[in-house]
Amino acid sequence: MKLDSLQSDEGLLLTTSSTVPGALFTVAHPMQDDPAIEIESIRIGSGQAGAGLSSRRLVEQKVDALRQVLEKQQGDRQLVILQDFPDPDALSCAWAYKLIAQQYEIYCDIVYAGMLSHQENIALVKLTGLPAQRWTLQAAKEKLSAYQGCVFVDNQGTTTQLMALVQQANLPIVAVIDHHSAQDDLKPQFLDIRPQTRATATIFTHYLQAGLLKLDSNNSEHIKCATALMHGLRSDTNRLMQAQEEDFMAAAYLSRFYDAQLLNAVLQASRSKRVMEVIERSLRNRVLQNNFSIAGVGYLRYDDRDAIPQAADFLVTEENVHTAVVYGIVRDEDEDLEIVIGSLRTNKLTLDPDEFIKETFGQDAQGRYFGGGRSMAGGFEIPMGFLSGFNENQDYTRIKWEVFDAQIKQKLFRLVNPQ
Ligand SMILES: [Mn+2]
Repeated sequence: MKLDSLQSDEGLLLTTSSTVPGALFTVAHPMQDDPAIEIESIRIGSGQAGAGLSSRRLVEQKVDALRQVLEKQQGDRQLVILQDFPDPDALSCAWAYKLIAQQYEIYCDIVYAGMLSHQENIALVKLTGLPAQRWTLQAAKEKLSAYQGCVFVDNQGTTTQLMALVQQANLPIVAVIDHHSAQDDLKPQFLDIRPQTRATATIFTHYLQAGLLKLDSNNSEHIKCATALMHGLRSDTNRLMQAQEEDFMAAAYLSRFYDAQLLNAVLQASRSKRVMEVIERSLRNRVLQNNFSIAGVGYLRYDDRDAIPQAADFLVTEENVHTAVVYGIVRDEDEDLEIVIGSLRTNKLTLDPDEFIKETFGQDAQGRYFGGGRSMAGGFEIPMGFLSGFNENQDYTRIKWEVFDAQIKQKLFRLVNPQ
């Protein structure tokens, strides 16, 4: 686990859009029998005023550009690199990219360096046979030279430990397709970043609708990929509750191909006992102030990291709570590393998770923020530096947690209770 990476499953680091209902956009819209797109003017909830941009034209331009890039890479092997803790949006889009690229005889491997930690993600991969592999950094070093290019979907390299290796190996960056706000200054051959869009799955569905891959309801891989995209879209929009018109349109298109039973099976995945225990701790330890619910959950295993956002999802459902923050010290026993990881969930439209987290925790010595967010969700990671690592002494371990817990609360309460 790299300590200085700004990462999170919640798709970090994005500055979000204003929540002011906004500008007039035109958007791709599928017709009943024709996968070609029809234009319709709609209002997009978080559009920027005055950006009178035709999104159909944008989609067409992007699709043309991507097609040209893919044509040039014909016969290559590419790596599709996901964040260390890939979520359904990332996993499904990587698969869609792989299927698109396959038509150009480009062979893709989908990789991540961390872990599948949410029970639904594990179920998604197992039940659909989603072709993603976990790579250790050692394996990555040995294997990178077999590829001619790499692609980032639903991330921009800031949330994966593989980025440093890609840069060392000078592996060309073919494409970056994401809905987080623009991060590092990558210069890929193809770039499509749409911070106003709720899910990368919506972007990929636009590609499919525009003909980059013709989904076939007799092709079981297509059905499974459409199901995965539906899951990605739902999970990044809080089960469509935060979806905008373009996301509903994308879901409508996917509904022609996806397997509802399979999606249901993925969603039925149950939580492990340890995740339940972390949620229980968060409930017991929570402090309520000014409609914020703040809970430190102590130490947890690397494999259970995803229990933190799940606990935050749960705490934010309490009456009179609009924002929940849950954090804990995640221990990677293999690497003898510890790191503070936290998640924020909010229902408050005027609270920008990205801004809130950046303001709460500030930057490290290199000027990098400890986290960020997208609409309604954010995450942070605070390296423990010299204090990282295990100690047999239980008192020492307890005191260390108390110090971090107190420091984090102090920073949070400054914003929660402004003077
Ligand atoms: Mn996403």
